[in-house]
Amino acid sequence: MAIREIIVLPDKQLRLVSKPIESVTAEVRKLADDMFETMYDAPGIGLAAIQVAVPLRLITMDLAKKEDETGAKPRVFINPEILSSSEELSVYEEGCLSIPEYYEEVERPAQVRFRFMDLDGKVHEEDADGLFATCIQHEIDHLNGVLFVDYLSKLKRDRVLKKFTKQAKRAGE
Ligand code: GNR
Ligand code: NI
Repeated sequence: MAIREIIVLPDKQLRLVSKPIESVTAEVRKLADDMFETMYDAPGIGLAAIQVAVPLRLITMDLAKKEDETGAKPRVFINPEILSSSEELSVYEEGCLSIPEYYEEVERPAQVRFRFMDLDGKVHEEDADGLFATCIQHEIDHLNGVLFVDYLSKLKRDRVLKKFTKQAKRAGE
């Protein structure tokens, strides 16, 4: 396993639409392994492949955050698709490893039903609510090049973008 670099704003790759995975190859398994190591190290509760610069529709998630925490439950979701979303909305303070140290409340459907493939190539349907619902929506957004700041006011979004663009410029000088 290896920790991979997590790309951050304003990296344009974050706006790519990731490609479906046709079959679970050794390379895909290695990607998932590396993403878990990267996610636990960060630490984060979810990671989309594009965050490690791989434009494939693969997500790792563990709502327990740390690998050694009790209740740790590593999950892999391949080619996930939202099938239905509740009318009911819920608000969570979201963060993103690709937008470090920035947190804002985002309103999303409180419950979603979604379909995905696992590492054995088996297709499942599952219901999510609470933090799980928020996280799966946040990660599926990444696969479509969408970031949580896209749900904020233009003023807030522009402010964040500017801050990260400045930081990148300074780091590159
Ligand atoms: O670690 C993460 N925490 C989090 C908190 C609230 C809503 C979504 C998330 S996902 C984030 C990791 C990440 O950036 N995944 O793409
Ligand atoms: Ni994110």
